[in-house]
Amino acid sequence: MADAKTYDRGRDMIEADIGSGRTVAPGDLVQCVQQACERQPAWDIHTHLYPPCFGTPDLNFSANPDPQGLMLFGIDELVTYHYLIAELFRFIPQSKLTHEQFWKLSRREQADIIWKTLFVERTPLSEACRGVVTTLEKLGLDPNERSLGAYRNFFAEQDPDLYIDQVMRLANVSTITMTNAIFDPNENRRWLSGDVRPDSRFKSTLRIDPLVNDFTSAAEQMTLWGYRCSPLPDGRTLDEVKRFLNDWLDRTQSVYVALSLPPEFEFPAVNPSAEKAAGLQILEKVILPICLHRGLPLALMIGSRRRVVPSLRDAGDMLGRSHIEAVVNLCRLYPQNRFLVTMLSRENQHELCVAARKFHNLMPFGCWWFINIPSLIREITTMRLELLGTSFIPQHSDARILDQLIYKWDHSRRLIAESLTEMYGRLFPACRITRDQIENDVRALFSGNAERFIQQ
Ligand code: HDL
Ligand code: ZN
Repeated sequence: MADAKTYDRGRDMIEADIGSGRTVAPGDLVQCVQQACERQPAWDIHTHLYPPCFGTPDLNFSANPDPQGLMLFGIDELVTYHYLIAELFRFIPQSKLTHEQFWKLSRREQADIIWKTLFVERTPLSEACRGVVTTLEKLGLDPNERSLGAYRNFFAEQDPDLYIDQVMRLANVSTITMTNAIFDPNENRRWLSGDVRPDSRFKSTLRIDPLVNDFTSAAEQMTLWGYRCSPLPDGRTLDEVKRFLNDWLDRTQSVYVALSLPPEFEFPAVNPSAEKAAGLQILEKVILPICLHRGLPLALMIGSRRRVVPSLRDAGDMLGRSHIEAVVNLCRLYPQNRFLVTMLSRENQHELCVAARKFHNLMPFGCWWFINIPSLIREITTMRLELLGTSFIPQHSDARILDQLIYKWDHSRRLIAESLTEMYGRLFPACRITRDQIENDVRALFSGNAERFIQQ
């Protein structure tokens, strides 16, 4: 066992090793990996964040608040994140406060109830609660306040545009990828009104769930927008949906196309309903060919069962175990298309890794939504490293409120560093690991794989 002085080396000597690319001593491994993960800017490839031109809803942040504004940030939005609304009702019975009564309250009143219930009267142990604590701390605020007034004053002083830079700096995020849900009338009209301006910090993606999951209503909506579509995709309808998709890909300059799909999604489907058959026809005859022609990946986000509890709105969604065969068949039958895939159920993670071993056009990404919790991020990241080496995208934030970038990336960087350290440790003492190697691996995981796979 080396004596104390070998391992008890000052930071400067570790830095020397770091810079020189010399082999990293076992005792320095944890710090070297942590530093590499802290320092590596991340391309966040899936968020629900927007720049200020999409409108900011809160009076505090802009002289002319836009009630349906899509750029959300600040303590009242943080605390009323739908994850926390679901957790609130674990402690407040409907007899005391119904979902309907809650929705009638103002954002501030909702936030005050959640803060009191989850952060003052109880310990903020859940990942969504702890995230608010981490965010406040990283912003230099005391997370132990018993009310939200002090935080509100801080956020009221922020300029939305400058605050985006501050949050990206704190989170060390180089690029924020939006989810541009163009079937959402609120978002759709913003693009068509000319309000949207390019912002180099953000990339667009086209989110088109209704085209596959609910083609009847998608066809109605597209007809209203001037694309003549019938509910059953005949030749003319297919041409009109192609025109719609191409128009929106041109308008948004999206870097990929995205679909979230329910757990029962099958491909090919067995005896599908007319509705499902229509969606699959759009997938095969419109979406996949256009993605191929434009060189865009298709992101499949599989396993979300929407509105299991409708009265909870976004907080009422659930998950289900999905069919990996659908992913395997798509990758096999469309070898020239590229598929970014994330699955919502823990039970699908191992088979997704094995499928990625078979198909180079399959890129697993992120620990999505209900699996974005430390215990599962560690489990899934270690499993992915064991099966895929560094050939996957370990995380995205899925942030809905700008400030969440701070905690989602802080928490994930630490966990990814732990899994990586475990893997490097297994190679000792046989392998000599250098800081350059660690940095190259971390760069691939946090941005390189995304750049290579998305911007091929
Ligand atoms: O469909 C999705 O992209 C999900 O991420 C939903 O937006 C979900 O409500 C969410 O925010 N998960 O974190
Ligand atoms: Zn999302």
